[in-house]
Amino acid sequence: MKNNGTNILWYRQSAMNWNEALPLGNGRIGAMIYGGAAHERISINEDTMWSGKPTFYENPNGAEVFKRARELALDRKYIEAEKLLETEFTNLWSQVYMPLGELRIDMEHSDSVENYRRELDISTGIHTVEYYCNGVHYTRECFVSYPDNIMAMRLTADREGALTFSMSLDPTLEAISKKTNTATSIQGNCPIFDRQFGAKNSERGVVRYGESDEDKGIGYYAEARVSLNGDKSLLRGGLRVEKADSAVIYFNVRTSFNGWDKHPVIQGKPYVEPCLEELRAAQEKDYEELKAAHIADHSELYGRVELDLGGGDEKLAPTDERLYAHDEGKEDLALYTLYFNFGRYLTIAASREGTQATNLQGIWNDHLIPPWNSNYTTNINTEMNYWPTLMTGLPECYEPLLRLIDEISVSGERTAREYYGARGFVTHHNTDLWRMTTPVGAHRKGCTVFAFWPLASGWFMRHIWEYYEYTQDKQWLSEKGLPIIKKAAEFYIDTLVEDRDGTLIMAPSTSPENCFLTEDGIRCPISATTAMTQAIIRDVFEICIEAEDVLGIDELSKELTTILPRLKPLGTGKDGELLEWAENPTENEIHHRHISHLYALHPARQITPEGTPELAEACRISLERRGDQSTGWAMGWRINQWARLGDGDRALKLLDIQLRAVGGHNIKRGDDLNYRNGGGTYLNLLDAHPPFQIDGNYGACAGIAEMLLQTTRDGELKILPALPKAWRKGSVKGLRARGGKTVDIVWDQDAGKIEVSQR
Ligand code: FUC
Repeated sequence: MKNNGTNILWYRQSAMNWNEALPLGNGRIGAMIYGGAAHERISINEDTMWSGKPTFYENPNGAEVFKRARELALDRKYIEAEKLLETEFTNLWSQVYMPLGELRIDMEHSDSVENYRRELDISTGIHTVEYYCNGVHYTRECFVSYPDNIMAMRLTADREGALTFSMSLDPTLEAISKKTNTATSIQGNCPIFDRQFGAKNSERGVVRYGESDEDKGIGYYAEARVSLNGDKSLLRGGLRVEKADSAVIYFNVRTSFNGWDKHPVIQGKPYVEPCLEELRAAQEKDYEELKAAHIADHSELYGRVELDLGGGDEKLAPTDERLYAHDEGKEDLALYTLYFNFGRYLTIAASREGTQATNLQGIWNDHLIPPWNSNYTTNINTEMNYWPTLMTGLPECYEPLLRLIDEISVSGERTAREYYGARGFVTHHNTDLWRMTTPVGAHRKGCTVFAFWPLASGWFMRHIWEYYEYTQDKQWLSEKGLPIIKKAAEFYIDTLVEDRDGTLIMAPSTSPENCFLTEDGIRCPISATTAMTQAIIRDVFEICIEAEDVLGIDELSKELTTILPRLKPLGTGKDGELLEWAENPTENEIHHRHISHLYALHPARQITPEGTPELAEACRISLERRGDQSTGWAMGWRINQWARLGDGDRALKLLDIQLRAVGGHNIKRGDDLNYRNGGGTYLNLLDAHPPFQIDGNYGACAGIAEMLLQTTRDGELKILPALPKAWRKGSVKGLRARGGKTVDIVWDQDAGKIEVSQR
């Protein structure tokens, strides 16, 4: 029996804004449904609709600048190193994830309706709106199908002839719109954003739609058509359906995107005919058949894990009211389960085999220029998006990330060579559909704090390795994984340098987005090295050795084994905290959202309470100093960190803060880029950085899994390693552990009982 409190988001009113709309997706097509009774809006995306085309931002002097900056950093002339990197090393911004537009349905009935309800059933991926108007019961049911590659919506009225509506497709970009009696379409090309040096990321720059093929961006074609069981007599001009009882709308969109290294027009792939073909194929099927195929596909993935923390069977209040009640301290154990399930739902809806990896907003964006371009931000956000995927048994949904890393391992070779004079590959803190790997910042004052960070390629190796750890697929490791790991390792071998104490470091370094104060009180992001840099490089080398060991080969292992003991070890600071920088300077922002210096605790496993208790204690002190209040994803990370430290009550406290309602009654808590007051959860359960950023959803979902199951470095299971007292009784089925195991756990803290079974 389905537990509604843990599988259904529902509301008594339609969405007032995008942050209250509900997401559907098949990894490729994303839809946000507002659910208005008389006026429906569905904001639509396609995951390959990005601005731009393949581009490499050159810097012929890069390697030489890097070497000069390195000398300055080794001499502790940090401000000089910063200025040099800012003005001579950074380059232009990434391209932008684009919205398609809105599908609108205008019902011809009164605005005043009764018994309104909209819901998203995350166990089936079906969105439903229902209400009464003038005594007629109206319903609208919608899903986005992965097997049939379309979105379908069925509208019904329970009185004969009561369904009259018109429909339109409104593009956000410049496009050509067409309408017939049965269909409406838009066709266009994405623009190219040319930004200038000195401009901010959020500045629009020059938006070029391009005249010639060479100058045009990705082509797209979208069409929505209505079907009335063959009864065309009910259709009027302007795509108006008159006096029907039911109708089905089919929607599809396709683009010319043909790969990160192909010009999207000159080398683009056909998209109009494939889009129409998929629509025709779907239309030939019965609506119920499409729906059954969609539910079978979705629920097989969704059903792999089942969490029960108690509660949720009883008649439950709408989701927004549950969030408000939770804010007031009312216990709602099923809300945690719903939020956990929602993270898995968002994985299935946003990242499927063959689709693009999830960006800052997953696949849902309605802004022409979204915050941070809705790009791939790889100093935490992209990685966090994939933290729960393997643990909750969705390896198929990991494929887009593996492909992104694979492609970057090619595009990043030139960056390694040109910017660092190194072998292997490197990528910095932003990338996009075109697999940009160069540092952004565009010479903006202060930009090195985020722009100078050649460690994303290293962090990605954790994901390559974890894919092997969870799937135990040796053939994949040998053919795909290890060659990439080796290339990542080579880059760091070539860029390590001896510090004045004889240890090996990568200089200069930053600790993502954080600064310290120099002795003169100047904010400075550049240090000789940082804890995160050292931990990531160590991780890459250890992973490379382990991977070669698994495959019984030794190509880099011997060399890496001699380097590892020479890497500068992690240290502790004045208050016993884990040292973030090479020295022990005054912190500039003690509550900074990033906790990058704890990389060795999570996501890596160099620091564990059992293996390295002193360093684990230093991590605890660091977390205390940083504080609990932060932006959405930053709280998601803290949940995982506290879970690794085995403190379930603290992890739950962070989860409670992350679940604070943002928007609605609490609209003052920031619906914009001002995140000084911290983040939380929008009424549609999406993460509020703010603004909306999907990583926090995934981070917290993974955090809950980490609270229930971990694996030691030696492959031992840690059952319920961070179980909060409040989760007195419960069960979880189907969690995955490293080593390819599937684990079920039942517990009852009052009875002192834990049962475990593994397959
Ligand atoms: C990093 C973070 C911000 C935000 C942005 C997309 O720059 O520091 O908080 O998440 O990425």
